[in-house]
Amino acid sequence: MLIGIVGKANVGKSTFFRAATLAPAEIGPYPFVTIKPNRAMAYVKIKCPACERGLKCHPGNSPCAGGFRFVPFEVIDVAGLIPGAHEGLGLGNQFLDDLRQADALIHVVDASGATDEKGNQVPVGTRNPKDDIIFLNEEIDFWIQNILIKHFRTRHNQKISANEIAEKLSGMKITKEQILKATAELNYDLAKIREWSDKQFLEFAIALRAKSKPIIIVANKCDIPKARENAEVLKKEMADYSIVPASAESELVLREANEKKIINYIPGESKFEITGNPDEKQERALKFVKEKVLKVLGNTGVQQAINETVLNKLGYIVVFPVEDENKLTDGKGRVLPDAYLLPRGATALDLAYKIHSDIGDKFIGAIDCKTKRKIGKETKLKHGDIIKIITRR
Ligand SMILES: Nc1nc2c(ncn2[C@@H]2O[C@H](COP(=O)(O)OP(=O)(O)OP(=O)(O)O)[C@@H](O)[C@H]2O)c(=O)[nH]1
Ligand SMILES: [Mg+2]
Repeated sequence: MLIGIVGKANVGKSTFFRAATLAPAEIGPYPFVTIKPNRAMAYVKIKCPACERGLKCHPGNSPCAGGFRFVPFEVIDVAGLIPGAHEGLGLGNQFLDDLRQADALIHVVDASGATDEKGNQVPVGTRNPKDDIIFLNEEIDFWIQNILIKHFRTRHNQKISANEIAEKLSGMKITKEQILKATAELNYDLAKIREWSDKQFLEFAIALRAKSKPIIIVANKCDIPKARENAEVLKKEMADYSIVPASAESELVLREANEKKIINYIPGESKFEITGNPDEKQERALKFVKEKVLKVLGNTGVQQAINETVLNKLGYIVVFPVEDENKLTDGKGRVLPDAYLLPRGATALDLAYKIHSDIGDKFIGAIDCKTKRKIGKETKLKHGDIIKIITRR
């Protein structure tokens, strides 16, 4: 699974990326700091099933802290987008192409309104963040529309099936089901796609975008009072959107201080504890985050935005495979070492293939370790399931 971090230039995308991944990425107060995309692992936060049972866990792929498991998935931080990007303005097309494989988008906006449409700094409150939300959607829609027109308008007199369209669009992670749903909703005839008007292609693009690239909005820079005020207005005026007020910079301060063992901080929590010796600058930054962000917002919003995107918007579930259904251990006796993110509706067989293709090939059944019941390959898994896969030798 891949989540794209997108938005206008200079809004805090790379700051969000670094805060979420602790991977290096350049940050700067001007547009187009990021040119080549940054990729790294971010983490969904869920309760650790071992800790919940009072067991000592042995985390493998998913670190455990404070009773929470952090389950990895990939994020990509791309170049900033400016109006006209779909026509190649700014770093337009390159940026958009980097997003083809994204399953969902985290759209970072500068809620303080301190960046103009091209990402240049302007006084706080100058720009309405609502305009940023609308323009990014439009850029993505026009981009998809262009691809659709390029692929499908020029075909001569041939009928075209949803399968063929899906094949052409599979590189954009658009499925046949999404194509069929979009055309049914719009009441368009796929067989006549080459005769569609520009407007029809655009409406089709909008419907496909909504289905294949769900978006959540991060109202960033909420350490600035005007940003918090704007975030509240956005929530009211754009109630159809999932909007998470955030301060990526504050999360980065906390995550880096935690790495340096200056503080003990669990991502997404409302407090931290000083455990080392911060210098004067660090102490000031930590005090600011505590008083002006955590006390006011409750948390920095970064982890909340990640969880909201993966678990709610995309509806992914986390499942724990084990080999011993009683001790909840793997073959080496480690308690609940690994956690996997799977799409909604994933089955026990999907989990087997996710672990290893060999395990998938040799799958003969599975055990739901919570109920101790045997389940078949078709059984749909639930969030938090602990599953033993049975394979033939
Ligand atoms: N006040 C405040 N400033 C922030 C926050 N997040 C990022 N910034 C600042 O915003 C500026 C841009 O940050 P970047 O992370 O480089 O932004 P970007 O969107 O990746 O920019 P491009 O790659 O140039 O498109 C920097 O000066 C950051 O320090 C935040 O939460 N609060
Ligand atoms: Mg950047």
